[in-house]
Amino acid sequence: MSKNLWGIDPIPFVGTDDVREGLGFHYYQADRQVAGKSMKDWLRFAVAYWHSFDQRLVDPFGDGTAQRPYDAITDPMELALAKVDYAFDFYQTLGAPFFCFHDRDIAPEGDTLRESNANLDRVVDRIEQRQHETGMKLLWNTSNLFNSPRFLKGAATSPSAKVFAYAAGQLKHSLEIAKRLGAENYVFWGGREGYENLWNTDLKRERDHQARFFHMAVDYAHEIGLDAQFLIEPKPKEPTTHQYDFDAATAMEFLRAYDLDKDFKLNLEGNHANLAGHTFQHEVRSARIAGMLGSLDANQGDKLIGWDIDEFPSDLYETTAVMWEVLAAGGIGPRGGLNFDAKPRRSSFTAEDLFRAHIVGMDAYAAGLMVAAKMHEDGFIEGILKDRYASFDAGFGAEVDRGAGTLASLEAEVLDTPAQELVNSLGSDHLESLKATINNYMIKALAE
Ligand code: XLS
Ligand code: NI
Ligand code: NI
Repeated sequence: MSKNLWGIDPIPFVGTDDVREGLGFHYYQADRQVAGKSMKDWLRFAVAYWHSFDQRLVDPFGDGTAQRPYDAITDPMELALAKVDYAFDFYQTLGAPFFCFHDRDIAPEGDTLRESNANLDRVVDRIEQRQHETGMKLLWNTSNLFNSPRFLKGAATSPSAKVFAYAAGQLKHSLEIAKRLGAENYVFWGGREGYENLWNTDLKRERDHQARFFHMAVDYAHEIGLDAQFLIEPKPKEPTTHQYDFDAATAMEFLRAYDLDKDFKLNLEGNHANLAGHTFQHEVRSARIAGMLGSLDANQGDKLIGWDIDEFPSDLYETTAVMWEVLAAGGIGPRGGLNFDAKPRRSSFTAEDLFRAHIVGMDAYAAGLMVAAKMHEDGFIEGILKDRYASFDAGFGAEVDRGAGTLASLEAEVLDTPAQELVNSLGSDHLESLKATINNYMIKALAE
């Protein structure tokens, strides 16, 4: 393939000889084997339509700065169709095998749902054709149930039954598109599902409605034979003051309470984790140990800015932690991937920056995979955990784990134990050395 619509050559692997090259991969090699699988199969990178092809690089106080090669096209439908070609050229040039979109990312909205659906179908025809030509796969699609003023009080949790019905109708068509395009997953992000003020909110009724909405989605998927994995994407706030799917733990509690936990898993996002007061690793770990890891929105937050800035992931420490969890799980959920729900900074406004930003994200995750794989290979963290909880492997500790201990049996073990002996039973964690060792793994694994 030569230069494409974007005027950029296919992104090559350049290794680490020229560490400053911005249009080449330093670590990501699709077919390189790591821990028994190719990098491509571990990472399953996806490009997000909304950020890459619609986003104008605005921030809450600033207009868009983006310069894109299709900016001169003014007719909305013509632009929508042209963007599909630009998008597929982008995927191919970058070498990312998956893409993701919201219904309203790809086609202009009409005045009625019927008109919007017709617009959507025209663009989906083009997407389907380009998928056949290129072999590109849809990691997930979703419906945008948050931008329009009709959703200002929520979609599935709106106090208006009419708006609830509209959201249901919109979702129905999105599920049909998921089936048509062979989506691996289908995502529900409830940006407006929550409340601004609890005094005027019937929390119980809104949660019930949200669950009904999800049950209807499961039923319709069965009806049309859609086998995509359903995912909830937690976020604590923004744009809504309090969002119901606050974090992984809250979303899992909701799914269990409404008997939806067999049909849904989670799509976790780095910046959302931070907004909830967690690390990305915390969210991935929480989902992993519950068997609920579905997919990942690979971005990162900023310690100093309080909103969802959707920065491309570059923090090697964080990508290492996330990939350590993914390796421990044997993969990113049954059918998940790493979707770059991320945008370049406002000051990185050229079309080329869009490539550069994705390359950084792909390299950061490829490098994180390499480091985490080495740590697993050595059983480094596994060994630390084994030692730390060893007292539960034998004696009365093992009885607790077997479910055999009682308050009385345990009291008998410690009734006369001197205070210092209890402290001594703990041992030092040498936490600083642990962190230093992780640093050493990073330097060593990437040098090999
Ligand atoms: C917004 C969300 C959104 C979802 C898809 O913060 O991350 O982009 O991923 O609706
Ligand atoms: Ni987000
Ligand atoms: Ni997201």
